[in-house]
Amino acid sequence: MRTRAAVALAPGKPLEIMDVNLDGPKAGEVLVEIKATGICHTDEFTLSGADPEGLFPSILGHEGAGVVIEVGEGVTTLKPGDHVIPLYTPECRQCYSCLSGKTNLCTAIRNTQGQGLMPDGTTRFSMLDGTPIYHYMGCSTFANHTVLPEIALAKVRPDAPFEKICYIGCGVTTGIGSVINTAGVEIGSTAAVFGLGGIGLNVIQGLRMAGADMIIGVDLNDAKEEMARKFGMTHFVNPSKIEGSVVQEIQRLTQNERDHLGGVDYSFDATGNVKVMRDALECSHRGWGVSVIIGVAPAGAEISTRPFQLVTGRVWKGTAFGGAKGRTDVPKFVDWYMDGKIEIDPMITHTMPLEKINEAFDLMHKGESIRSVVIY
Ligand code: NAD
Ligand code: AHE
Ligand code: ZN
Repeated sequence: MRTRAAVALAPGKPLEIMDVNLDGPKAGEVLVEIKATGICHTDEFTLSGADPEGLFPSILGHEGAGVVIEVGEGVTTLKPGDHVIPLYTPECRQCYSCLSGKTNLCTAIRNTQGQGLMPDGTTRFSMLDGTPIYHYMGCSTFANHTVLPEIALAKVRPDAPFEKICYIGCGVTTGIGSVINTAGVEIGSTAAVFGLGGIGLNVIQGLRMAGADMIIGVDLNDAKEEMARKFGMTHFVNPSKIEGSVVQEIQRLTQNERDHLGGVDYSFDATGNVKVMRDALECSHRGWGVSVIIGVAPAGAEISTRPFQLVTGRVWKGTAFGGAKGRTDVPKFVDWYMDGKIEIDPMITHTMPLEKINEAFDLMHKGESIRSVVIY
C-alpha cells in the first residue's frame, strides 16, 4: 500500500512530507493506522544527527496511538479494529530480560530495532522510486500507517482519545514511571527535577502522585514555571538567575534546623545535558540521595563526577520508558488518564496536521511548546 509520511532524509534537515510504499505485515507483525503522534525531544535528537544509532532516510516518531488494520500470520493477541499504542520498548515475556522480572528492557528485537529494521532484518517502508526507508525505534509513527511486531503493541481501551493517549507512548509513562518504578519515591520525599519539558512535567506529576513534600523544578526557561507549578512543583530555580551554583541553591532550599547539609532525596535529569546530570547527582542528599538520568545525551558525551559523591552514599541510576513494561503497564496508564488520576490535556500545547510537523520542531527549539501532537 501507499501511505503519507514525514521522512527524515538527512540529519539537520526538515522532514519531507511524501507518499511512501509500505509492505503488509509478515508473520508476527501488525499493520496499524496511526491516528495521532506526539513529537518527543528524542525525535529531535535523532533528526539533529546527534544519535549514534541515527539512520537516514528514516521515518521518525515513537509516541503514537492508532488502530489495527491487518495482522500477519500467527498473531494471536490483536485483531483488526483494536486500539493500540506502539512500544519502542517491547514486551515479549519470553526473553532472558523479560523473564528476569528485574527490567523492562526486553531484548527480543533490540538488535534489529537499532538498525532500523523489522525483526526479519528487512524494512517495510520504501520511497516511490524503491529506495528503502529505515524504521525508527521500532515505531515510525510519523507515517499514517506503519508495521510493528505484535510484541511492540499495547492494546488499550477503545474509548480513549488517540490525540491524548499517544503521549502515553513515551512522555507520560517515562516521567511518571521514573518516579514510581525507577526511583521508588516515598511519601514525604524531597525532589529536584531538571528540565521542565514534556518529560520533566510528567516527573513532577509522578512526584505529586507519590506524595512528595517538596518538588524543586530547574529550567533555564522561565516560561516553563507556570505549567510546572500547576502539576505540583513547589519551588522554581533558573540556574542563570541565581548567585552560586544550582547545587548550592538546592542544598540551601532543603536545609533546616535538623539537617544542616541539605540535598534532595531524589533528583531527575530530563535535559540530556551531561553537566546537568552531574548537578542532579550532586544536589542529592549525602548518604542516601538517588539521582535518575532520563535525558538522552549526544554521541560521544560522557558523565563525570568525583567518585566521592558515590562513596558518600549517593546512587546514580538511569531509566528507559520509565521502567514500564509496555504491554502490561501502558493499558493501566490509559485507564488512569480516563479515570482522571493523571492529567495529559494541558501538556499538549499544540496540535497540527502531518503537513505542518516541522512547526512542532520549531516550537520545541524556541521553547514555546510542551508537547505538540500531529493528528492524522
Ligand atoms: P523538552 O525539549 O520538552 O524539554 C527539555 C527541557 O529542558 C526544556 O524545558 C529546556 O528549557 C530544559 N533545559 C535544557 N537545557 C537545560 C539546562 N542546561 N538546565 C536546565 N534546563 C534545561 O524535551 P523532553 O521531550 O522533555 O525530553 C527531555 C529529555 O528526555 C531528552 O533528552 C529526551 O531525549 C529524553 N527522553 C528520555 C526518555 C527515556 O526513556 N530515558 C524518554 C523520553 C525522552
Ligand atoms: N539511540 C541512542 C539511545 C537513545 C535512548 O536512550 N533511547 C531511550 C528512549 S528515549 C525515548 O524518547 C531508550 O529506550 N533506551 C534504551 C534502548 O534500548 O535504546 C543512543 O545513544 O544510541
Ligand atoms: Zn520519547
